[in-house]
Amino acid sequence: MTRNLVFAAAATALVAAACIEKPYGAAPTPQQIEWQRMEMNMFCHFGPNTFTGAEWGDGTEAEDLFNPSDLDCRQWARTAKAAGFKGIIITAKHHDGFCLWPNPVSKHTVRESSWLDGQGDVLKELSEACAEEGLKFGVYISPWDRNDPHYGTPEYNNVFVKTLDSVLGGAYGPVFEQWFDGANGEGPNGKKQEYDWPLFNETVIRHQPHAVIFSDVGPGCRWVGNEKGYAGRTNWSTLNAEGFTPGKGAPSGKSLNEGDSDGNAWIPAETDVSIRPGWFWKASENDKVKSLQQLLKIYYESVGRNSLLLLNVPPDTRGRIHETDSVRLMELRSALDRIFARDLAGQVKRKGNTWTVDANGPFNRLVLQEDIAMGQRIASFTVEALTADGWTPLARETTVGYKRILLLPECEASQIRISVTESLAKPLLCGIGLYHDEIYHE
Ligand code: FUL
Repeated sequence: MTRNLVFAAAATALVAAACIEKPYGAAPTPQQIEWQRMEMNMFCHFGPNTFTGAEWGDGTEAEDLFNPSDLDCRQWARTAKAAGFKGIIITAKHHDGFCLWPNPVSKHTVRESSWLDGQGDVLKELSEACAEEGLKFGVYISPWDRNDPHYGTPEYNNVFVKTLDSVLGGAYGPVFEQWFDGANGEGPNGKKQEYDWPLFNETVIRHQPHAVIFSDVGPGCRWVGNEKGYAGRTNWSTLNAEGFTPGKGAPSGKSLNEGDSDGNAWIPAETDVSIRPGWFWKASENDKVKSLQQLLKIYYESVGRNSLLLLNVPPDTRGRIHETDSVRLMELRSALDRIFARDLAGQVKRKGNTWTVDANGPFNRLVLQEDIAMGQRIASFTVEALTADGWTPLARETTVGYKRILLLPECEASQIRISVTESLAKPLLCGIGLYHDEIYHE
């Protein structure tokens, strides 16, 4: 029997066990499961800031500033696909209010620019390119708007709903994720806005019932609490979001980063981080693109800690992904392919809450997966290796979730043992893998 068959048999037994089990506590919707399986998506910050070098435009930028010389969204999509991303999320409107599509309720859009004689539409180009490459298409639409004259009055919430209507209403096909930034600064008249979050969320769901809504409090997925690229070592996909709002009213940094073990809603973490120091492209940062080692660290500390990774790769003034960034992405892809090419885990035996796994060679990475359809359950576990001295401790950790990757010391043991020491309900591991990473050095 090959290892795969043994593992398949073990997996079938696990699934059978899962079938008679009911989900524990808050559990994901089918679209949240599908979303989590994407693992890595690409973020594209693009707009007037690309041309001014600003991170936050103030909304007074002339529309003509937006003038990509050679926009090629197919190049973004091909790059994303080759890098292993499953979707792209574009800043359709950032805080400066400039719309990358001809938004009927704004006068600050591509339509008012001389780019393609005002006939251009970045969302159209990108959504079509994504569809061609089999990638999902998502949008960041900032509620904070430093250009819209209604901002700071109740009327703005209706303008924002119409903005959502025009992006999500079908013109650009299915949207897998709506990204809501919690930032709430002043508008052109110096006033802040009282956002009507329930109305915004209802609008998204009305148009795109399958979209996962990102914000500091979900409801689809949550901000991880930092922009450095790491989720908590402990990371629950559950959160107590009641009484909290995006932005200033957000849950504590700890809850965002680690979730709440007793959380009554399934709101998994998404880790957003830029491949460059800034979110927007700047010529001065072409030599500051993160190294392969930095990207691998981010991968292990996001995807490897039960989070989705949303890596920002900002297109340049041509409207293309810069060569340095795309080369780095290809390095990341080939490194991940090499690291995870060969699963060294052999036969798996379960007894109670302990799994014993044969190792077919030296390893230094352990991948664990819980059957999240049944809720997140494991709260602590130990890993031991069978050596000449008997069972020797390798790690003591807390949560697993959809995917947990442990960075272990070099290990030549013939077997390892995973013991769940604390669990909210019967632990249901559905994946165990052992790998050897010769590329990433802590
Ligand atoms: C933040 C924004 O203020 C940044 O400009 C960027 O878009 C980041 C992803 O979210 O809140």
